[in-house]
Amino acid sequence: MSIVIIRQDDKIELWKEALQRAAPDISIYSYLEEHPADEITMALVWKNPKGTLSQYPNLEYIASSGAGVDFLFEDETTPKNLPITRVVDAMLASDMSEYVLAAIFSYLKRFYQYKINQTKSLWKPEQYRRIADYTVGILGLGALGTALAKDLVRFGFKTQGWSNSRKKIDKVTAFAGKDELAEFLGSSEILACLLPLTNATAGILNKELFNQLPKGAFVINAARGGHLVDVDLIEMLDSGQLSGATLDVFHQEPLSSDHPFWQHEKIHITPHYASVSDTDSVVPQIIENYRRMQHGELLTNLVSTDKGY
Ligand code: NDP
Ligand code: OXD
Repeated sequence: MSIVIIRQDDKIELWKEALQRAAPDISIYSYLEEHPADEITMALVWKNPKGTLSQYPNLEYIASSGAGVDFLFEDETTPKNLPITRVVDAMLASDMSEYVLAAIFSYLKRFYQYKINQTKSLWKPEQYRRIADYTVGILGLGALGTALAKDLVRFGFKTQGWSNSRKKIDKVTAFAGKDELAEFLGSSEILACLLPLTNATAGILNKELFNQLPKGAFVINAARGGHLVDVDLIEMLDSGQLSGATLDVFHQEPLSSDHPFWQHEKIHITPHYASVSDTDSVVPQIIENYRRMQHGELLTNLVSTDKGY
Protein backbone atom coordinates (compact mmCIF):
# COMPACT_ATOMS: atom_id res chain seq x y z
CA MET A 1 0.00 0.00 0.00
CA SER A 2 1.54 3.31 -1.06
CA ILE A 3 0.70 6.85 -2.13
CA VAL A 4 1.47 8.47 -5.48
CA ILE A 5 1.50 12.25 -5.90
CA ILE A 6 0.37 13.52 -9.30
CA ARG A 7 0.47 17.20 -10.19
CA GLN A 8 1.98 19.23 -12.99
CA ASP A 9 3.50 22.12 -11.05
CA ASP A 10 6.80 22.20 -9.18
CA LYS A 11 5.34 21.24 -5.79
CA ILE A 12 5.63 17.44 -5.90
CA GLU A 13 8.79 17.33 -3.75
CA LEU A 14 7.29 19.79 -1.26
CA TRP A 15 4.27 17.54 -0.77
CA LYS A 16 6.33 14.37 -0.72
CA GLU A 17 8.63 15.69 2.00
CA ALA A 18 5.76 16.98 4.10
CA LEU A 19 3.89 13.67 3.84
CA GLN A 20 7.01 11.65 4.54
CA ARG A 21 7.80 13.75 7.62
CA ALA A 22 4.31 13.14 8.97
CA ALA A 23 4.27 9.42 8.09
CA PRO A 24 7.75 7.92 7.69
CA ASP A 25 6.22 4.42 7.55
CA ILE A 26 4.30 5.04 4.28
CA SER A 27 5.90 4.67 0.85
CA ILE A 28 5.26 7.85 -1.11
CA TYR A 29 6.16 8.33 -4.76
CA SER A 30 6.12 11.07 -7.35
CA TYR A 31 4.36 9.87 -10.50
CA LEU A 32 7.43 11.07 -12.39
CA GLU A 33 9.83 8.64 -10.70
CA GLU A 34 9.98 4.89 -11.19
CA HIS A 35 7.42 3.34 -8.86
CA PRO A 36 5.47 0.09 -8.47
CA ALA A 37 2.08 0.93 -10.00
CA ASP A 38 0.38 -2.14 -8.52
CA GLU A 39 1.30 -1.08 -4.96
CA ILE A 40 -0.41 2.29 -5.24
CA THR A 41 -3.65 2.44 -3.26
CA MET A 42 -4.02 6.19 -2.89
CA ALA A 43 -3.38 9.07 -5.30
CA LEU A 44 -2.90 12.63 -4.06
CA VAL A 45 -3.69 14.77 -7.08
CA TRP A 46 -3.92 18.34 -8.28
CA LYS A 47 -4.88 18.90 -11.92
CA ASN A 48 -3.31 15.57 -12.84
CA PRO A 49 -2.71 14.98 -16.55
CA LYS A 50 -5.71 13.23 -18.10
CA GLY A 51 -5.40 9.45 -18.02
CA THR A 52 -2.75 9.24 -15.29
CA LEU A 53 -5.04 7.65 -12.71
CA SER A 54 -6.06 4.73 -14.89
CA GLN A 55 -2.58 3.21 -14.72
CA TYR A 56 -3.01 2.12 -11.08
CA PRO A 57 -4.90 -1.19 -11.00
CA ASN A 58 -5.21 -1.33 -7.19
CA LEU A 59 -6.14 2.30 -6.56
CA GLU A 60 -8.67 2.55 -3.73
CA TYR A 61 -8.94 6.24 -3.09
CA ILE A 62 -8.29 9.63 -4.76
CA ALA A 63 -7.49 12.74 -2.70
CA SER A 64 -7.50 16.23 -4.20
CA SER A 65 -4.85 18.39 -2.56
CA GLY A 66 -7.08 21.41 -3.07
CA ALA A 67 -10.68 22.30 -2.23
CA GLY A 68 -11.84 21.86 -5.81
CA VAL A 69 -12.37 18.54 -7.58
CA ASP A 70 -13.74 19.78 -10.93
CA PHE A 71 -10.60 18.60 -12.77
CA LEU A 72 -11.34 15.01 -11.66
CA PHE A 73 -14.91 15.06 -12.96
CA GLU A 74 -13.81 16.71 -16.21
CA ASP A 75 -11.42 13.80 -16.89
CA GLU A 76 -13.45 10.93 -18.33
CA THR A 77 -10.66 8.51 -17.46
CA THR A 78 -10.89 9.18 -13.71
CA PRO A 79 -11.77 5.73 -12.29
CA LYS A 80 -15.45 5.57 -11.38
CA ASN A 81 -16.77 4.38 -8.02
CA LEU A 82 -13.65 5.25 -6.04
CA PRO A 83 -14.02 7.58 -3.06
CA ILE A 84 -12.77 11.12 -3.72
CA THR A 85 -11.88 13.52 -0.94
CA ARG A 86 -10.97 17.20 -1.03
CA VAL A 87 -9.32 19.65 1.32
CA VAL A 88 -11.35 21.40 3.97
CA ASP A 89 -8.92 23.46 5.99
CA ALA A 90 -9.18 26.49 8.28
CA MET A 91 -6.08 28.13 6.81
CA LEU A 92 -7.33 27.68 3.24
CA ALA A 93 -10.61 29.29 4.30
CA SER A 94 -9.03 32.24 6.11
CA ASP A 95 -6.65 32.84 3.18
CA MET A 96 -9.64 33.01 0.84
CA SER A 97 -11.49 35.31 3.17
CA GLU A 98 -8.49 37.66 3.30
CA TYR A 99 -8.34 37.68 -0.51
CA VAL A 100 -11.99 38.63 -0.92
CA LEU A 101 -11.75 41.22 1.87
CA ALA A 102 -8.68 42.75 0.19
CA ALA A 103 -10.62 43.06 -3.07
CA ILE A 104 -13.63 44.57 -1.29
CA PHE A 105 -11.62 47.11 0.70
CA SER A 106 -9.66 48.14 -2.40
CA TYR A 107 -13.01 48.74 -4.10
CA LEU A 108 -14.50 50.60 -1.13
CA LYS A 109 -11.56 52.97 -0.77
CA ARG A 110 -11.35 53.43 -4.56
CA PHE A 111 -7.82 52.01 -4.85
CA TYR A 112 -8.63 50.61 -8.31
CA GLN A 113 -9.63 54.07 -9.53
CA TYR A 114 -6.58 55.67 -7.91
CA LYS A 115 -4.36 53.18 -9.77
CA ILE A 116 -5.88 54.40 -13.04
CA ASN A 117 -5.55 58.03 -11.93
CA GLN A 118 -1.90 57.40 -11.09
CA THR A 119 -1.13 56.31 -14.65
CA LYS A 120 -2.31 59.81 -15.66
CA SER A 121 -0.53 61.63 -12.77
CA LEU A 122 -4.04 62.69 -11.77
CA TRP A 123 -4.56 64.06 -8.23
CA LYS A 124 -8.31 63.61 -7.76
CA PRO A 125 -10.17 62.66 -4.58
CA GLU A 126 -12.76 59.97 -5.38
CA GLN A 127 -16.01 59.65 -3.42
CA TYR A 128 -16.07 56.56 -1.26
CA ARG A 129 -18.80 54.72 0.61
CA ARG A 130 -18.49 52.90 3.89
CA ILE A 131 -18.78 49.30 5.10
CA ALA A 132 -22.27 49.98 6.45
CA ASP A 133 -23.39 51.15 3.00
CA TYR A 134 -22.82 47.80 1.31
CA THR A 135 -24.55 44.45 1.12
CA VAL A 136 -22.16 41.69 0.12
CA GLY A 137 -23.61 38.57 -1.45
CA ILE A 138 -21.71 35.29 -1.50
CA LEU A 139 -22.52 32.64 -4.10
CA GLY A 140 -21.74 29.40 -2.25
CA LEU A 141 -21.90 29.14 1.53
CA GLY A 142 -19.66 26.11 1.94
CA ALA A 143 -16.36 25.83 3.80
CA LEU A 144 -14.95 28.98 2.18
CA GLY A 145 -18.16 30.99 1.78
CA THR A 146 -19.13 30.47 5.42
CA ALA A 147 -15.73 31.61 6.70
CA LEU A 148 -15.96 34.70 4.49
CA ALA A 149 -19.52 35.43 5.62
CA LYS A 150 -18.48 35.36 9.28
CA ASP A 151 -15.55 37.71 8.62
CA LEU A 152 -17.77 40.12 6.68
CA VAL A 153 -20.24 40.18 9.57
CA ARG A 154 -17.38 40.86 11.98
CA PHE A 155 -16.37 43.87 9.88
CA GLY A 156 -19.95 45.13 9.85
CA PHE A 157 -21.03 44.39 6.27
CA LYS A 158 -24.63 43.49 5.60
CA THR A 159 -24.00 39.93 4.45
CA GLN A 160 -26.06 37.41 2.53
CA GLY A 161 -25.32 34.10 0.89
CA TRP A 162 -26.81 31.64 -1.56
CA SER A 163 -26.40 27.88 -1.55
CA ASN A 164 -28.22 24.70 -2.48
CA SER A 165 -29.46 23.99 1.02
CA ARG A 166 -30.35 26.82 3.40
CA LYS A 167 -27.63 27.74 5.89
CA LYS A 168 -27.98 29.19 9.36
CA ILE A 169 -25.14 31.60 10.11
CA ASP A 170 -25.49 34.35 12.70
CA LYS A 171 -26.39 37.73 11.07
CA VAL A 172 -26.17 36.30 7.55
CA THR A 173 -29.30 36.32 5.37
CA ALA A 174 -29.45 32.90 3.77
CA PHE A 175 -31.01 32.20 0.37
CA ALA A 176 -31.32 28.74 -1.11
CA GLY A 177 -31.94 27.23 -4.51
CA LYS A 178 -32.81 28.64 -7.91
CA ASP A 179 -36.13 30.08 -6.73
CA GLU A 180 -34.38 32.49 -4.35
CA LEU A 181 -31.47 33.47 -6.59
CA ALA A 182 -33.14 36.56 -8.07
CA GLU A 183 -34.04 37.99 -4.65
CA PHE A 184 -30.49 37.36 -3.43
CA LEU A 185 -28.96 39.06 -6.48
CA GLY A 186 -31.29 42.05 -6.30
CA SER A 187 -29.54 43.40 -3.21
CA SER A 188 -25.95 42.12 -3.68
CA GLU A 189 -23.97 45.29 -4.43
CA ILE A 190 -20.77 43.30 -4.12
CA LEU A 191 -20.95 39.70 -5.32
CA ALA A 192 -18.29 37.10 -4.49
CA CYS A 193 -18.42 33.72 -6.22
CA LEU A 194 -17.20 30.77 -4.13
CA LEU A 195 -19.16 28.00 -5.82
CA PRO A 196 -17.68 24.70 -6.96
CA LEU A 197 -17.58 24.24 -10.74
CA THR A 198 -20.20 21.65 -11.68
CA ASN A 199 -22.66 21.12 -14.53
CA ALA A 200 -25.16 23.18 -12.54
CA THR A 201 -22.86 26.15 -11.92
CA ALA A 202 -20.82 26.38 -15.15
CA GLY A 203 -21.43 29.76 -16.81
CA ILE A 204 -23.55 31.02 -13.91
CA LEU A 205 -21.80 34.42 -13.97
CA ASN A 206 -23.48 35.55 -17.17
CA LYS A 207 -25.38 38.53 -18.56
CA GLU A 208 -28.70 37.38 -17.17
CA LEU A 209 -27.28 37.11 -13.65
CA PHE A 210 -25.33 40.39 -13.84
CA ASN A 211 -28.48 42.22 -14.96
CA GLN A 212 -30.22 41.16 -11.76
CA LEU A 213 -27.57 42.84 -9.58
CA PRO A 214 -28.01 46.48 -8.50
CA LYS A 215 -26.59 48.85 -11.14
CA GLY A 216 -22.87 49.42 -10.61
CA ALA A 217 -22.30 46.19 -8.67
CA PHE A 218 -18.78 44.86 -8.16
CA VAL A 219 -17.98 41.20 -8.84
CA ILE A 220 -15.27 38.96 -7.41
CA ASN A 221 -14.69 35.50 -8.88
CA ALA A 222 -12.25 33.39 -6.88
CA ALA A 223 -13.94 30.06 -7.64
CA ARG A 224 -13.32 28.82 -11.19
CA GLY A 225 -12.96 30.46 -14.60
CA GLY A 226 -15.70 28.17 -15.92
CA HIS A 227 -18.27 30.03 -13.82
CA LEU A 228 -17.82 33.18 -15.88
CA VAL A 229 -18.96 34.00 -19.40
CA ASP A 230 -16.05 36.28 -20.33
CA VAL A 231 -17.76 38.26 -23.10
CA ASP A 232 -20.75 38.94 -20.85
CA LEU A 233 -18.51 40.40 -18.16
CA ILE A 234 -16.90 42.79 -20.62
CA GLU A 235 -20.28 43.85 -22.01
CA MET A 236 -21.66 44.50 -18.52
CA LEU A 237 -18.58 46.50 -17.47
CA ASP A 238 -18.69 48.58 -20.63
CA SER A 239 -22.41 49.30 -20.23
CA GLY A 240 -21.92 50.39 -16.58
CA GLN A 241 -24.18 47.66 -15.20
CA LEU A 242 -21.06 46.45 -13.37
CA SER A 243 -18.47 48.87 -12.00
CA GLY A 244 -15.56 46.44 -11.75
CA ALA A 245 -14.40 42.89 -11.25
CA THR A 246 -11.58 41.13 -9.45
CA LEU A 247 -10.76 37.76 -11.00
CA ASP A 248 -8.44 35.07 -9.68
CA VAL A 249 -9.51 32.23 -11.96
CA PHE A 250 -9.87 31.84 -15.72
CA HIS A 251 -11.06 29.41 -18.39
CA GLN A 252 -7.49 28.91 -19.48
CA GLU A 253 -4.69 29.27 -16.96
CA PRO A 254 -2.29 30.96 -17.29
CA LEU A 255 -4.51 33.59 -18.92
CA SER A 256 -3.21 34.07 -22.45
CA SER A 257 -1.34 37.33 -22.99
CA ASP A 258 -3.78 38.46 -25.69
CA HIS A 259 -6.91 37.99 -23.56
CA PRO A 260 -8.94 41.26 -23.44
CA PHE A 261 -9.20 41.04 -19.64
CA TRP A 262 -5.56 42.14 -19.29
CA GLN A 263 -6.19 45.51 -20.92
CA HIS A 264 -9.58 46.26 -19.33
CA GLU A 265 -9.17 48.98 -16.74
CA LYS A 266 -12.15 47.77 -14.68
CA ILE A 267 -10.80 44.21 -14.38
CA HIS A 268 -8.25 43.33 -11.70
CA ILE A 269 -6.37 40.09 -12.22
CA THR A 270 -4.56 37.75 -9.83
CA PRO A 271 -2.98 34.45 -10.99
CA HIS A 272 -5.16 31.80 -9.27
CA TYR A 273 -3.47 32.40 -5.97
CA ALA A 274 -6.30 33.62 -3.74
CA SER A 275 -5.86 30.72 -1.37
CA VAL A 276 -3.45 27.82 -1.66
CA SER A 277 -3.29 24.56 0.32
CA ASP A 278 -0.49 24.85 2.85
CA THR A 279 1.24 21.47 3.16
CA ASP A 280 1.80 21.66 6.94
CA SER A 281 -1.81 22.59 7.51
CA VAL A 282 -3.28 20.01 5.11
CA VAL A 283 -1.01 16.95 5.42
CA PRO A 284 -2.55 15.71 8.71
CA GLN A 285 -5.99 15.24 7.07
CA ILE A 286 -4.39 13.42 4.11
CA ILE A 287 -2.52 10.98 6.36
CA GLU A 288 -5.58 10.59 8.59
CA ASN A 289 -7.61 9.54 5.56
CA TYR A 290 -4.89 7.15 4.39
CA ARG A 291 -4.99 5.42 7.81
CA ARG A 292 -8.78 5.36 7.70
CA MET A 293 -8.66 3.74 4.27
CA GLN A 294 -6.22 1.11 5.60
CA HIS A 295 -8.63 0.31 8.43
CA GLY A 296 -11.73 0.36 6.26
CA GLU A 297 -13.12 3.41 8.09
CA LEU A 298 -15.22 6.23 6.62
CA LEU A 299 -13.06 8.95 5.02
CA THR A 300 -13.39 12.62 5.97
CA ASN A 301 -14.15 15.45 3.49
CA LEU A 302 -15.71 13.07 1.00
CA VAL A 303 -17.00 14.51 -2.25
CA SER A 304 -20.42 13.55 -3.56
CA THR A 305 -19.90 12.01 -6.99
CA ASP A 306 -23.59 12.68 -7.74
CA LYS A 307 -23.35 16.40 -6.99
CA GLY A 308 -19.79 16.80 -8.33
CA TYR A 309 -18.53 18.70 -5.28
P1 NDP B 1 -17.92 23.65 -0.61
O1 NDP B 1 -18.25 22.39 -1.34
O2 NDP B 1 -17.63 23.58 0.85
O3 NDP B 1 -19.08 24.72 -0.81
C1 NDP B 1 -19.75 24.89 -1.98
C2 NDP B 1 -20.99 25.73 -1.75
O4 NDP B 1 -21.62 25.98 -2.99
C3 NDP B 1 -22.02 25.04 -0.86
O5 NDP B 1 -22.61 25.96 0.00
C4 NDP B 1 -23.04 24.51 -1.87
O6 NDP B 1 -24.36 24.39 -1.36
C5 NDP B 1 -23.00 25.60 -2.90
N1 NDP B 1 -23.47 25.12 -4.20
C6 NDP B 1 -22.94 24.15 -5.00
N2 NDP B 1 -23.67 24.01 -6.11
C7 NDP B 1 -24.68 24.89 -6.04
C8 NDP B 1 -25.78 25.21 -6.88
N3 NDP B 1 -25.97 24.59 -8.05
N4 NDP B 1 -26.63 26.17 -6.46
C9 NDP B 1 -26.47 26.78 -5.28
N5 NDP B 1 -25.44 26.54 -4.43
C10 NDP B 1 -24.56 25.59 -4.81
O7 NDP B 1 -16.67 24.29 -1.38
P2 NDP B 1 -15.56 25.26 -0.79
O8 NDP B 1 -16.23 26.37 -0.09
O9 NDP B 1 -14.54 24.48 -0.04
O10 NDP B 1 -14.84 25.74 -2.14
C11 NDP B 1 -15.57 26.38 -3.16
C12 NDP B 1 -14.73 26.50 -4.42
O11 NDP B 1 -13.72 27.49 -4.28
C13 NDP B 1 -13.92 25.25 -4.81
O12 NDP B 1 -14.73 24.28 -5.43
C14 NDP B 1 -12.87 25.82 -5.74
O13 NDP B 1 -13.34 25.80 -7.06
C15 NDP B 1 -12.73 27.27 -5.28
N6 NDP B 1 -11.40 27.54 -4.69
C16 NDP B 1 -10.60 28.48 -5.28
C17 NDP B 1 -9.38 28.78 -4.74
C18 NDP B 1 -8.52 29.85 -5.34
O14 NDP B 1 -7.36 30.02 -4.94
N7 NDP B 1 -9.03 30.64 -6.26
C19 NDP B 1 -8.86 28.11 -3.55
C20 NDP B 1 -9.79 27.14 -3.00
C21 NDP B 1 -11.01 26.89 -3.57
P3 NDP B 1 -24.70 23.30 -0.20
O15 NDP B 1 -23.90 23.73 0.99
O16 NDP B 1 -26.14 23.45 0.03
O17 NDP B 1 -24.27 21.97 -0.75
C1 OXD C 1 -8.47 24.84 -4.79
C2 OXD C 1 -7.75 25.83 -5.54
O1 OXD C 1 -9.50 24.38 -5.27
O2 OXD C 1 -6.60 26.11 -5.19
O3 OXD C 1 -8.02 24.48 -3.69
O4 OXD C 1 -8.26 26.40 -6.52
